[in-house]
Amino acid sequence: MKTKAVAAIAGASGFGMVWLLVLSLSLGTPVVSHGQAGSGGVGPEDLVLVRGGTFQMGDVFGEGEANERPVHSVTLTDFYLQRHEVTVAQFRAFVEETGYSTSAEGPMDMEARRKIMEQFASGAASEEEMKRLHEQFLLLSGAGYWDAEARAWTGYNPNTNWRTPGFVQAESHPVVSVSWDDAIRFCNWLSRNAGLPPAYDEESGALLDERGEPTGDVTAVRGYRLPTEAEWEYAAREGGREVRFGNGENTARSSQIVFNADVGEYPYLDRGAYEGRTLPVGSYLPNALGLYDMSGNAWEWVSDTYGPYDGGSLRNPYIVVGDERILRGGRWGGSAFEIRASHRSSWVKNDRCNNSGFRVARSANRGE
Ligand SMILES: [Ca+2]
Repeated sequence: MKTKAVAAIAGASGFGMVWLLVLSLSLGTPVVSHGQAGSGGVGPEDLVLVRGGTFQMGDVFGEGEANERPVHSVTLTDFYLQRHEVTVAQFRAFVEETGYSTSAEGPMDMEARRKIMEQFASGAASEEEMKRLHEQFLLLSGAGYWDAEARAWTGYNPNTNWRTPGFVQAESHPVVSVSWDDAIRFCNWLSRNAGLPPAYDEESGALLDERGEPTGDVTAVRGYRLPTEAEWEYAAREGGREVRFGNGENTARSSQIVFNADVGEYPYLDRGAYEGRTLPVGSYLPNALGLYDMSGNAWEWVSDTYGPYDGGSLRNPYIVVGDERILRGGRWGGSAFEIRASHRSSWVKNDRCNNSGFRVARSANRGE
């Protein structure tokens, strides 16, 4: 995990009108609504149609990190987004059907681990060498470990993976300790089961159109995929509304979002309890689109690579620069700052932590 440079000066801008139509609205439902989330796989009933529109993406409140700026105009076409984060049960169905072994289930090899750690600790390695050592390290077993009690990152635990995240999870909890590589394989599995062309080249990570050719145009993709970063933020902000958190609220409360409400001083934090683990998906109310846990619970991989915003107006952006992928929405152990809808984190694509999960999306421009 890394912390991106923090700069100052906000550039909150005006806000364009957006329109949206929401199908499958869950307003008025009780606080707990698990729907189909406990069953195997992900089906059409698990998806919410999000109508496209134009919105101002980024740090519209002028209180985030430099990488959330400049605020810029983004126009999106319709898409589907999974109502909940992918659950342990859904991920288990994928693993049991395919025999897939996740990024965190590499060889234990404690000797190789020790040697890499020694080189890390020596402090002599150049930045390039550090990157190479990290790559080697990620081929070994384990996942990044957020220690719930210490409330701190304690490095990589060789025994941590989606089955053993370090705390007890029921089948209805969001799967964690999964990498971007794991997430796209889950997406391709869903596509194959639905008779759709897979959305990803599993080796290169390239997005694929319906003929299997690499594309940066999400409207040319038919299969299940991860949401783009812009789609994720638009959906978290209820169709691009100027709202701070993914549940449609401007104040973070532990009674409404799974995060660490017991850390930090922010004008938008109502200090409260800290669960120290994931909760079943959909434990709290959804946002106005019917989407649950867009802030908090599991961190969510999105499809694009990580790059700076350049301020231009964009249509269906799919950013492909560098080799880092983005996580959105913050996590069960994170602060109110991190669960803001505009916050961006990034890791290399086979990295994983006991708070990294995802939800799936599909393009909706084909009347399917
Ligand atoms: Ca989440």
